[in-house]
Amino acid sequence: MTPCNPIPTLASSPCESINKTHAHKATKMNTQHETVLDVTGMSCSSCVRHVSDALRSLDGVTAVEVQLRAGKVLVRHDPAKAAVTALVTALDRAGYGSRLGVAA
Ligand SMILES: [Cu+2]
Repeated sequence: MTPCNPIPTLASSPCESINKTHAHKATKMNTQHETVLDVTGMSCSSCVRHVSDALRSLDGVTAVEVQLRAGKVLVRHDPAKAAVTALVTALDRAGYGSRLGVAA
């Protein structure tokens, strides 16, 4: 029926870049939170990969979307497993400063 992938894989959904408020972003698992981080020091696609890998390696992180130009990173995670402080710590270890931000 729908041309959209019903599985909420942030990176590969064709809806993602078209409509930010797309219903596919909603999750049925209410333990999942979406946190926006303002990340400093990202300058190229390689940084995007580093940031993305650092966050994805954490237990409890289910999705990461890096917005290079905006300097923002959207993280879907279970705060009970991966708290915001753990996200910030992981980025710090990877060499990037970060703080809690608001969606662009
Ligand atoms: Cu870079």
